[in-house]
Amino acid sequence: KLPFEALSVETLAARLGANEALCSHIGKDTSRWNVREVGDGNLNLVFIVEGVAGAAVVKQALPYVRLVGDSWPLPLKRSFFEYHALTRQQARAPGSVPAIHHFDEGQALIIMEYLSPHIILRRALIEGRQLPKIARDIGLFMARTLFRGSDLHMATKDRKADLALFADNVELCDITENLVFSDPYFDAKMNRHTSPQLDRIVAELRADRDLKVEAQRLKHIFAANAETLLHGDLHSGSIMVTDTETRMIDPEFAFYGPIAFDVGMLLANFWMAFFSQRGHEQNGKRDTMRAYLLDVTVETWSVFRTEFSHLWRTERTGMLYQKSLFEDQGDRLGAEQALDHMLHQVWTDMLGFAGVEVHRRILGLAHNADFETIADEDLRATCEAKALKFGRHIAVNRRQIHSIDEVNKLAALIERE
Ligand code: SR1
Ligand code: MG
Repeated sequence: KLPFEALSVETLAARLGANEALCSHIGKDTSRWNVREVGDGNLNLVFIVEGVAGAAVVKQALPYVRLVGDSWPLPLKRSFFEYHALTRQQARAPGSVPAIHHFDEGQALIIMEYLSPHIILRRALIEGRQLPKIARDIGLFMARTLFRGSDLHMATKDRKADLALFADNVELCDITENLVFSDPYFDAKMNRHTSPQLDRIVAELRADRDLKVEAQRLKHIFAANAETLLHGDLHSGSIMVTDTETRMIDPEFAFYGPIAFDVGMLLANFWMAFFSQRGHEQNGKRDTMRAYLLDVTVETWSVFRTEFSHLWRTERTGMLYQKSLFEDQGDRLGAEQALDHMLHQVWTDMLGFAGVEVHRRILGLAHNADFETIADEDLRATCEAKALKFGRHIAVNRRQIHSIDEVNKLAALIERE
């Protein structure tokens, strides 16, 4: 077994020239390979390799956090969790993730399908593109993976084995536990907010006892409620799109956690896209884009609910809420009551997770391009301040908010302030 060595544009062809999976997808003639490093995420190397017969993506983990450097070591085993999460997502929501061609655990690399002409969803939303299928595709993906990875559906022996397998993804969980739930609410070392115009609101949020208590309750739910196999980092930078196709990528943060986490993180990213639109109006107003983004949140939630309910009625084969207790005794209403309770809990917790996700993307280490690419600092700070206010409201008042229309009405009011 060769020791781990990071690939580079210069070494990739020599290192992987004999890899059968790669050669079968792009062609054997390495002299005709064209290699580009395109990783723009916080953690890994990502290469696009083109040959005479096609193209593929080679993703390799580094033994440290790329965004920070080797002062922050991070285990290579995240590549193992990403590979195993992708295989499960493909089985549970076929066609929703890139095809995997090869996995090399020692080199922490995954060779996978090159998605083209797909672009990262976040970039599309910043450009003002309205993708017609994302709400439906992502809603179905979340319902199918989150339902089918849980004790509602799986044989409990298999679910417990997966729970144990993914339990070792501790370092990546630790990143989320600190960066999402704690750091934004105190003067943590790696925090940054680029606009001094935000200082006052940041001080207010850090002095906000109700918010801090809520963030810690959410952290507790995140860490202790091992309901299902999560994607774990389902934001708009982890989704690739065309007008007709949507694929989820990058599930290296996968672990057993609460259903509401993926849903909340995802919707938070649509709400942040909404609040950032004002900063991208140099080529024209974004009113219809704003309306589109709110519609996307409504449809995503609705598709998620509908599909989850459908699976509840047709695929509830696990040890939770067994049919023998309900339908088999003619008690269909009992099963529906239990479903309503579960969806209500997901709704309430989803809002909380969404609120803290908004905060950490503006105040913590890992920012997002929706706000970062707004050149005018005052305008950017205005957009960010509104998003922070919105995030605080939905996190703290999540038990008193009853519909997504209510959330969106509030978002629209804050945005127009
Ligand atoms: C140090 S990693 C920072 C962030 O990047 C990843 O994409 C996750 O969102 C993580 O929180
Ligand atoms: Mg990622």
